[in-house]
Amino acid sequence: MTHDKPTTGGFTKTAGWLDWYNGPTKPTLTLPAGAVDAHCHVFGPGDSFPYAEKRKYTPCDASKDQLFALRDHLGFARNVIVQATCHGADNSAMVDALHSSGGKARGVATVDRHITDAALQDLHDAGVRGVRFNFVKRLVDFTPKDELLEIANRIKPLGWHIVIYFEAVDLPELWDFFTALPTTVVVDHMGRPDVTQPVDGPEFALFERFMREHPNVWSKVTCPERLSVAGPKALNGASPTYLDVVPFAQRLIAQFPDRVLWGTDWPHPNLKDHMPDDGLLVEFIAQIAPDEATRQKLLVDNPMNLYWPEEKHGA
Ligand code: 0GY
Repeated sequence: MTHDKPTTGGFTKTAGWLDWYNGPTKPTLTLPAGAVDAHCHVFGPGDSFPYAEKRKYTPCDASKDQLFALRDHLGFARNVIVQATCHGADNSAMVDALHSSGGKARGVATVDRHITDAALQDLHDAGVRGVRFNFVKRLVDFTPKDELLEIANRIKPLGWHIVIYFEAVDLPELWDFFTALPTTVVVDHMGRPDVTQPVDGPEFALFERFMREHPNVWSKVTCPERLSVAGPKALNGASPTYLDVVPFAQRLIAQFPDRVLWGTDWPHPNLKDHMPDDGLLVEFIAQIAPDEATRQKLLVDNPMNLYWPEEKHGA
């Protein structure tokens, strides 16, 4: 599969930011029928959906059609499209993708306290099922916690959940806020552990405690390419994988098999040293979830419970 070369819709892409990998391998791992890529983005195209004025980076374009082609190529059936910070609280590129997906995509939006009830309902009708609260300082300016709590209480009646993105070192400070959230809470990328620390050390133990003590907390076991320090390595002639990230994902899947999700994170914003082949990222799933029953939960049952409960339960 190859696409046209990424462009920036007339914007100047952030220097050093790599383009997404054009021409990913066809994975040898066959995904279960109905598999969901539960974390991916659309960027622009910038000439149709301009990037936010207050963005911290300018990506290359990554359109809905390119995302849907990747979905089919990798063997996924559906996408969850997460609003990225470069589009701020203007969800129109993501919503446009949802409208074009024929029901095969659901979304996670970014909203501020000024959004009207009617606009929230429009997002719901388009397929949005969550909001994202981002605490990664290089990506966003600070939003007051009372504003986030107000948003949380407004989206709760819609049956939505909250996706949180933060760095592991910030979990202690954010703990009380996170544990007060009134909905299901989904953590991006395992709470961004420092994978040079022991998997059974205090930093990851705190994250595991967070999930263990709070049954409303889920985690995406995503982004090995972002978390890895050693980079992709091949062992015994097998496909390269992110060996330093594998134990972290394995531990969460083993302890919380019904509260884990997986996604590609295509088009992998803000990567400067290494851009993954998305086909090899799919092979990574076999490392962290070696048996079919586990992959069925990770890739189908769990994301369907969260994003398409009406289909799962026939409501
Ligand atoms: C990711 C990770 C990143 C960026 C964003 O919204 C975003 O801009 O999520 C990152 O830079 O770590 O999940 O795509």
